[in-house]
Amino acid sequence: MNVASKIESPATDLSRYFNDRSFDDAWEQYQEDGYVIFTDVLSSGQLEQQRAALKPWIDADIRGRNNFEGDQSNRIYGMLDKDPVFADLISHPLQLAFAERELGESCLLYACLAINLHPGETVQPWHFDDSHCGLARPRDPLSLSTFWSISDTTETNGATEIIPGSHKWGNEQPVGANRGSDFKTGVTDKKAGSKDDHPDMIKATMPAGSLMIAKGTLWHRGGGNSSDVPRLIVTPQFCKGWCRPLEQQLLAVSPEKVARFPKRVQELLGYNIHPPFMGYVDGMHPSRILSKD
Ligand SMILES: O=C(O)CCC(=O)C(=O)O
Ligand SMILES: [Fe+2]
Repeated sequence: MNVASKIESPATDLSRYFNDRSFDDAWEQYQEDGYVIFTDVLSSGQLEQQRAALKPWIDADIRGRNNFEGDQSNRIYGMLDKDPVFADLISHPLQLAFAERELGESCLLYACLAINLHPGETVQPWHFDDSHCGLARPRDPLSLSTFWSISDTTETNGATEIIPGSHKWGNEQPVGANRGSDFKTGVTDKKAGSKDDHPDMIKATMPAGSLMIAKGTLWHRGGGNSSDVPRLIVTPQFCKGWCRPLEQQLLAVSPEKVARFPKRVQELLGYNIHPPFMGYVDGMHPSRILSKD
């Protein structure tokens, strides 16, 4: 059977994001390179909203606890409990069109965090975002990550670094790949910035308001910030409906707040089933919890 013929084009009209290319063309590039970038996705008003909602958490200036989080970085988790404006990002139709085609309509929000790299931050260990499943490669991805630039991301302020095509790799690893210890609290044995550059890597520089969509199997890392300005991104990630999300959204966002979100956001947070009935609660659809008095 021709697989392409089984795949629907997205229902929402996304043409304004594609300029002179089609959705299928962008999808093709995503399949081949493991990522695709769109510019001018968020308006300046939407960017201002995101920055304003993030400001109190950035001002709190809680730094990362290990090499992976980065001790010169702020990471803001549990975002949908902090401000409803982040729900707009996770349900953005352009990103969801890719997530649904890759992972199915029952896909879940795997994680959503903001990452602010301060000047002086060094590169993150190389990793791919669906590595936590521990399954051998090559294989289809179990997750898809998106990267929204809330500030400009540049050559010097820490634009995310990616190795195009690395989603097709088997179990080989780039020099500087994350080790178990990179996730351990208190481990911050930083190495000099570009020591672990990969010959094929690129810096995904993006003007504020851009969106990069990447496969959960694509090797990437946060860049080092040698500039004098911070770099701010928000990175929602999605997984298949039968995977365990990295952040437990059902516990991270209070049900009172979830009840006020649009239905699609509720579904992405886990108030949904993976057919035929994975995710039921007391024999019923989990969305019933939200309509209980
Ligand atoms: O900060 C970045 O650019 C990437 C961060 C990242 O990939 C992660 O933490 O999983
Ligand atoms: Fe990542």
